[in-house]
Amino acid sequence: MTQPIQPTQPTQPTQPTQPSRPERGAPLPELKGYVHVYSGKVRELYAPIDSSTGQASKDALLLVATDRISAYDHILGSEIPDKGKVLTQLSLWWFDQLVDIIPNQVISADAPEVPEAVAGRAVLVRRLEMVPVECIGRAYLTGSGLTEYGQSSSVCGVQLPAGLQDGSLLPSPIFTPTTKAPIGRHDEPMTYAEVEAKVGAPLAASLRDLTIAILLRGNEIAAGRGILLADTKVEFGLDAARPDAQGNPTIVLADEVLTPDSSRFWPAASWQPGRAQDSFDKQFVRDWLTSPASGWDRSSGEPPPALPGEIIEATRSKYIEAFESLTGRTFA
Ligand code: PZK
Repeated sequence: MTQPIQPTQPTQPTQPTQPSRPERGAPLPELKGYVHVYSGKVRELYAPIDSSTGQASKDALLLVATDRISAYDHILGSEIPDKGKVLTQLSLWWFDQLVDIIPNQVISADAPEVPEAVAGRAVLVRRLEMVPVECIGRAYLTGSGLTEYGQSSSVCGVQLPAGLQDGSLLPSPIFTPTTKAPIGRHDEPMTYAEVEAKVGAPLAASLRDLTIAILLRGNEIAAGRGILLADTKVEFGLDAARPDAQGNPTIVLADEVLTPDSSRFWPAASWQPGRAQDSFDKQFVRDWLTSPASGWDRSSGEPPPALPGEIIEATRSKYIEAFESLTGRTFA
């Protein structure tokens, strides 16, 4: 099971408390009517305070995307202006593109539910019982999937043909679930049988089929925009308040969906199996961090240095370009 969400501070502090803040980046905003419950690497979770009880609501959460960016397993000291807004707006657009496949968690992305201080980068969502599996779908082989393939010619128990390279198109998309590790730890691959043992065979089959359907839909839409969707991580929740025809809780699409933080997007024009593909969004950051100009040694364990202004601006443009190419809309 997922860890129950614990508030970072009492709802009615007896002592004045320092607002908790992430180690890097902008301080956490205090949001009227909300209590902060959790800090992720690049996002924050708040719960609305129930006006009748004065306690954190059990029915809803406010998901806030920040402008923080990670690279090489570090949260960088520099933020990318508007990244939180771009990713939130992209995720909302994808939820709409997927509604005929799966219902989603969104209650509202607008005022008055979303406070002014986080406008555009926060969404009020239904609080769900999260399924304790990271659902990963892969259309192309790279990253940890490629590493596992090199060791066993299989990924998460799925046998693959010989001769695949970094970036190869898979014969058909595969479901490669992982455990949800606590923050700072790495997720571990699970076999399909392990998913069945954890959540039961019927839910396991639904998670697999939904993940592949989302990946295929994502690729259909991206292909029309000259973009490949190599892989994606999706998370599902159960809404017991919405039983289906058989009385089972409805499976709901949660978290963020098909953003550059949860998925690998590659420009189709430069796709070339046999080498690491350029990242659509983080390539300038990676190239600068691993160049002599940064003075940073990736293997040192030291936090990376602040990014130069031109790298920040070029990366901001890449996030906006990803949003505009995929959606065909202008980023306001
Ligand atoms: C939930 N996360 C990850 C997201 C963070 C951490 N609808 C939901 N119901 C219950 N729990 C979650 C969700 C969603 N989405 C999501 N952890 C729990 C996460 C954003 C910021 F700090």
